[in-house]
Formats: sequence, C-alpha cells, structure tokens
Amino acid sequence: MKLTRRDLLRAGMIAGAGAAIGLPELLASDGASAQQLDPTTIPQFVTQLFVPPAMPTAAVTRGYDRYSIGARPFRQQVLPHGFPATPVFGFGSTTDPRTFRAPGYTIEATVDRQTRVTWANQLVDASGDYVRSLLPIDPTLHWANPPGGTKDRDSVPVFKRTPSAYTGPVPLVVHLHGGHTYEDADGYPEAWYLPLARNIPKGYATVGSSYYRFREEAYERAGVRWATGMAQYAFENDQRATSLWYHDHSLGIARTTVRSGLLGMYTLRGGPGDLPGGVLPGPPPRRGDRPGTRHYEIPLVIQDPAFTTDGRQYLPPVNTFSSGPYIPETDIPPIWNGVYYGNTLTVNGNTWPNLNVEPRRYRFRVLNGCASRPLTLKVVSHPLASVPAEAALPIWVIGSDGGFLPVPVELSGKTGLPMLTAERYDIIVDFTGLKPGTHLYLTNEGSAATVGTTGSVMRFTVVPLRSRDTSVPPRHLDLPKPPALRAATKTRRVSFSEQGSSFQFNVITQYLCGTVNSDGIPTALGWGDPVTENPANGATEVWEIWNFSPEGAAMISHVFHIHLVQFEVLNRESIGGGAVTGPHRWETGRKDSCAAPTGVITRVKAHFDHRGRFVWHCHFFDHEDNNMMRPYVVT
Ligand SMILES: [Cu+2]
Repeated sequence: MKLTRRDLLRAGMIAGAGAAIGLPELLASDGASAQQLDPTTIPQFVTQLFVPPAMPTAAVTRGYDRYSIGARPFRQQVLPHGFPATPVFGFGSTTDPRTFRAPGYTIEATVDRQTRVTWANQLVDASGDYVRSLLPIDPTLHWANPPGGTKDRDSVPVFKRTPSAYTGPVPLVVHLHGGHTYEDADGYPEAWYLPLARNIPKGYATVGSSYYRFREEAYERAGVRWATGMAQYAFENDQRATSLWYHDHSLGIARTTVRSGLLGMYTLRGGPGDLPGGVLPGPPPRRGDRPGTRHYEIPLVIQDPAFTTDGRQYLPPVNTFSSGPYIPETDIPPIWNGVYYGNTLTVNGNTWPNLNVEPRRYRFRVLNGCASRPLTLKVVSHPLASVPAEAALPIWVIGSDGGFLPVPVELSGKTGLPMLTAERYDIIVDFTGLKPGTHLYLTNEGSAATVGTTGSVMRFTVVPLRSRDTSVPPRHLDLPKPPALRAATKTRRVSFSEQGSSFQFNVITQYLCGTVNSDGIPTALGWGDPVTENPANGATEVWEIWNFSPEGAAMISHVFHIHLVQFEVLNRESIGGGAVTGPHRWETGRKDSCAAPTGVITRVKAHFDHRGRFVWHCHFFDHEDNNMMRPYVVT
C-alpha cells in the first residue's frame, strides 16, 4: 500500500469529520466527548519503526547494575504525524527524562550478574497530584481497591448501587515476566503502591496488603531499601539468556495499565545458554550507543490499541456483552469486558511502522504485548493477500520465552508463527539478495485479524547494503541445548473455566482457575481462595492444565503462565481422550507462557527451586484481571 500526502490529508479530514457522519459519541473521563477513530483512515507505514534503546543505568558497581525507573504520564505520537498525540503511561530512567517511552526502553542484563531496579510510581502531574487511569477501571472486580483502606484493599468491594469507573490514584507493581526471581522481587499483585502524590484521598490504602512483608524481605535478602511510592527489586539473572519483559501486575487493573504503556523488554545475555558474539545478526541497541548506530537485532513489541479521534486510547467504558442491570442488582460487572480487541496494531509504540532493512539477516525479539489478541505472524509480499497467504520469506524461530530452541525451526509456505499474549519468539528473517526498493510486510493471520488493519503489523523496505553480513545462516546454527529437567515426582491437575451470569444467558461474569480431581471433575477457584498448589522446594512436577471453557464463537485458548519457572511443554490431549500430540516445533525450548486450548489438557513440566509465594494465571490481561489468577506457594 503506497500512501501519498493527499492520502494523509484525506485521513485527517475523515478523522475530523467523525461527528458529521454520526459515529457514537463517547464521554471521556474529563467530560470531553470524542468519536472512535476509524482504523482505515490511519495511513500505514509512514512512521519509521522506533527501535527502543537500552535503558540507561543509574550506577554500575562491581556487584550489580542499578536502574532507577519511573512510571510517568506523558503524550506520545503513537498515531502518524498529523494526528493528535496520545496520552500514555510509560517507563523511563529517572536519570534522563528523554528516556520515557511506551513501551519502555530495553533493560540489558547479563547472566549471573545482579540487576537492581528501583520502580517508582510517578503517575502524578506537574503539580504533584495523582493522575487518573487513562482507561476505565471497573471497581467491582477483585482488585487492588485503594479506597477500601487497609481493611478492604485487595478485595471485592460491596456496592449499594452500580458504581462508575474508579478515578483515584493508580497502583503500580512491576513483574519481570519469565524471571527466575525471589518472591520479594516478583511483583506480587498485592504488593502494589500508589504514587507519592499530594492529594491521596484520606482513608485510602497507599500500598497493597503484601507490600510491607516483601519490603522487609528485600532488605533482609539483598540489602535494598524501598522508599515511599517505590519498590526496589534485586534480580539475580541466574537463568538462560533470553528475552524477558517487565510490566505492571497490579491486582485487577493490569489490562488498563499495560494497554496504557507500562511494559518493556528485558534482554538477558551471556552464560552457557548464549551464543558467542557475531554468530547471530547484531548488534542490538546497547547502552551508550552513538547516534546513527545501525542495529541488526531489534525488539518488536506488538500491541493492539484502539483510539478516539482526539488521539486518546479507547477501551469500552461499559460492559459491551450486557446492557445491564449490573452489580449489585445482578452479578455482571458494569465496565469490565471479557475480551476487547483494539482495531489497530502498533509496534514499539507506533501504528503500522516501516523498517528500512538492508539485504541481510535480522534478528527480531518479538513480544505479543496485546492484552488478549492472538497473533499469527508471517512475512508476505502483499499486505492485503487473502489468508492464509504464502510466505515471501521464511521465519526462522531460534528461541522462545526461556532461551534458544534445541534446533532452529523454519516456518515457510502457509505456516505462520502463532503467538499468544506474553509469548516471546526470537526469530531471524533473511532479506539477503532482495533488491533495494522491495517492500515486504509482516502480517497477522491470528483468529481475530481483519485484513488491512489488524491483519497488518509493519512493512519492511529494502535499502542498499551498508555492511557485510558475517552472521551464520540460520539453517547452520548450532544452538545451545536447554538443560534436561529431572523426572517429575508429582503430577498436579489445574483448571481454567468461566462463570456464567445467574441473571442473563450467555454473559460471562468472571474467569476462574482451579483444581481437577482424579475423576476429571473441576473445582473453580478464584484469587481469594486458599492456596491449593504448593510444590516442595526442589521438586520437579508435571502440571496438567485442563481448559473447561466451552467451544463457541467467543471461545479461545487461554494462555497458561506461571511465575518463577521456565517449563517444558510435554504434550496436549483432548479432555475426552484421544491422540496425544507433542509440542509445536517452535515450543520445544523452555516456556513460561503457552496456549492451553479449549477442551484440551496441556501438560508442562517444571522445576521449582525458590521457596515463596508466586502466582499462576491465564495471561490474557482481560481474564487475569477478573479472577483468573491463583497464588501458589513453594514450600
Ligand atoms: Cu484466559
């Protein structure tokens, strides 16, 4: 798709004419009104891909790298120039205000060298008053609930009449996804903290119910001190080289904070699980890069926001699956939606960017950072080709969540790379031999994709070669093998299910985790129920994830995620029995997140080696926010 300046102007005009053509009017939290932005009016491939630089350190000592990272509100040109800037929440180094970006810069870490991060909740305005959530928070869920005070925080509040969206200060607690962490550094959902704002309402809890316990523990274990409005985590980085990511994990609101931009990549390099420099395409962005440094390893963080015509991000302010009545008259949440797919795609914080590529190999570290949207990625010659399209170039998968695969996997022909929320893939695309001026497209053929909008991810434009490619062709790579896991001493059955309304047919009120007994009968359990998963420290266990959500138009896989460990996907089997299928070729490394399809038992194996309290959950943010998350304790 070639866009001219005239197209740009036309897009702007159509966006501005929304009111005249009668789109539904949406009331913003500040009382202003705006219409939803039609994604087909947004010109594509006009913004150059933003390559997130490496996050600057605050200090480098003999023992560790120290970071001081804040979460702040600001505006960012997410849509192409000519459109309004978008209010976002994003991370950045407090040592340099120019580093704030949504998604955030990449934290570069080294295997077996400690990283210490101070995560400061700075969601305040210039005068020091707290800022409201950018997206509607439903206060009827089991959530952080600061207005509940120290008595009723982290609970399901009771209402006498249907409440409107929460407009108070926004909690923050950051989880390093995929990290082999101690519990005090894991970003437990009830270890949140409010910003240090001037105007916190009287009676509000300023921290979650676990904050002080983990603050104490962090001091005793690592000697780090947490000041008000922040937490400091020490990461040991004693795991295989891979791509992790950091994001807010506050109880019941992460679908809003992560959509707002509170996420970023964390790349761990070195150790026996990595390859020597020069084998793979590089360099990646590094701390202290000179301006103009060319990168051949690039992170791609994909999200699916929707917008209003005034440039704000859009998330429905009401439950679109039911017109009410809502809680407390029924059991239906007034604002939460069981799933919401935005109608655009962004990469590294811009809609449908372009990347100029030389005719050589590139390494991309891809994250599905969408709240719930499944992606299936492919490199094609035409972005509007009917699906499944024939790939123009193969995607070589060399790694996933927990480091390198045993062998490189070539995906070509009509096979795309499926990625659910939170999954990462380390891929190589080889543009060698392509003529300058050639356009190729990264497309999405995931189940909810619309050709031309959410079916398009980004464009590659081939430019002349500037330096010779000395990396090893992917088919010849000899990858470091994942260390073998011991035989499991226990098999544990857990469940995913959903709760239908007692008042309205076909309306889901919450999603749940739970257990499964020896007869295959599930017991649904929510966040507040007593711990049922308690592996012994040092144990290797098989977990069977039984997904009881019914088949149907609205139904999709859930995505199983567990903190602390990197597991091996063993196999999948229908709950009713039948063939047992092994992991997909691209799932043969270590994973921390994987598809747990409807009607299927997904088996994974993991080694638990840190005592403490962690969580496992479905990683669709729309689900985990409404009870599809459970604490577990390594004893
Ligand atoms: Cu789910």
